[in-house]
Amino acid sequence: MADEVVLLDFWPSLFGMRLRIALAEKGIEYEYKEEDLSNKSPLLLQMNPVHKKIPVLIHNGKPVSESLIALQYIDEVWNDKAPLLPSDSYLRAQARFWADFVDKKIFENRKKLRTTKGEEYDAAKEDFLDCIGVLEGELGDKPFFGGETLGFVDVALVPLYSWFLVYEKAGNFSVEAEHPKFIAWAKRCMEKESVSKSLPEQEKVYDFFMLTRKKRGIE
Ligand code: GS8
Repeated sequence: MADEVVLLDFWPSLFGMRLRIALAEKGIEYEYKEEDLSNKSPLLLQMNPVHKKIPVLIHNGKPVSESLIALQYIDEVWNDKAPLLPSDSYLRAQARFWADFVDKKIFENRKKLRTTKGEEYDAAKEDFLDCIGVLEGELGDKPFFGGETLGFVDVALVPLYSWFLVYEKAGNFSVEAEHPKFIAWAKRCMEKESVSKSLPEQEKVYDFFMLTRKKRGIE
């Protein structure tokens, strides 16, 4: 029986982009279902009853939630092509550590870049740039976090690049000016079709962000 793969997603979601990239890297065909998060579908509520969040990967009717867990699932199930996690246990643990760092230190804090002002904003911005610096250090001279090829940490992190215009314009700063190696890495990832076709244009994300602000009545 052919695999039936469905992805419940929302186009500007950093978490959803991770799964889009992984599925593209592995060359897996799937049905993409866009969710309206203000009016969640019965399918989403049924497939992720605990968190009620996208993304959800549904493989032959069975759901896998939480993007990093779903990424690992994809890597294990479709292990014949484009491995994301290394085979060495220690290196695998390291990759998971850095993906967890991305979630905890960047993805969970990035909201502050859009929602705070004054001193709180300055602290958030400094923290954001520090974290980018730490990641830049971890990348070192390698082309990708995964070494010579795109790996787990690359897939977990690169979606952030599609939101850069939002953060930079809102805060009037340039990541490239402070961390050029990071931007060079992001551009290298974007040269891969699996990444470029999975990430929305920065301008489109920026327009979406401005529209959402307007709807919420924020200046
Ligand atoms: C986060 C998913 C998430 O926040 C993961 O998959 O890694 N830890 C999870 N999804 C958001 C959309 S993206 O910002 C979501 O579905 N929100 C709906 C809600 O909170 O009601």
